[in-house]
Amino acid sequence: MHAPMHDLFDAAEAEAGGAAQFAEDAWLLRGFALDRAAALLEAIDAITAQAPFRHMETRRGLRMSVAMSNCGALGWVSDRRGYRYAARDPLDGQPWPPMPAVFARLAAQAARAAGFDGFKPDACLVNRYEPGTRLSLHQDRDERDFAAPIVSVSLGLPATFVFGGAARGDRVQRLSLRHGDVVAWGGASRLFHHGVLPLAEGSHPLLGARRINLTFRRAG
Ligand code: MD3
Ligand code: FE
Repeated sequence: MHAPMHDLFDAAEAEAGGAAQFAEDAWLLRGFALDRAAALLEAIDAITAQAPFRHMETRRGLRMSVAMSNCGALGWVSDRRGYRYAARDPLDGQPWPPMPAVFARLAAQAARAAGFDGFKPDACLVNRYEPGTRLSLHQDRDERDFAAPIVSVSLGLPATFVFGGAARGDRVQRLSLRHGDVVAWGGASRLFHHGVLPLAEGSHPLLGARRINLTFRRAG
């Protein structure tokens, strides 16, 4: 029998800045990005001034409720042709905005704190959630290299993150991700199914009624 999740996280928080393992090769760094939140938000504004948030379509033609943008050499895109990484923004044909130094440094530091040395992401997906926005259970498998971890940074309103295992039917667990939290997923957990429950109403002092999640990957 596993210990209840909240027990694990209480223990994690007592560790003051340390990495807490909550699944195989999956680590929570509670508040790791807090000291850089303002710089991150400024960089997000600059990125989305050039590559605005948009609701992509799934292969089946459904509008995703998460609004997305990207920075870095590669950006994740979805349309009627399917999911893939692309070097240019389909809205204007231009390269995605470059990855800001504050992003690359945070991703590498967080990966190292979770035991994944030498992480150099070439893609950062910027997800925007508003109350009611959700992300259904899926795997991240459009990247070329599953050996590299994925690092995720949460800003703004809290969200309930749901994750299972390698098989779609595996039992799921829940984890609350709050402003400034960073999660690193590698090894066995890299292909775990995961999603985000509909965002609850609320107002965050810096972001209002929004949550922004940065997801750093080695895609190419
Ligand atoms: C677990 N984003 O963009 S980040 C996604 O909060 C995505 O926006 C969510 O899932 C969000 O694909 C979750 C945490 C995350 C990211 C990648 C993972 C968890 C993961 C890959 C494997 C396992
Ligand atoms: Fe994902």
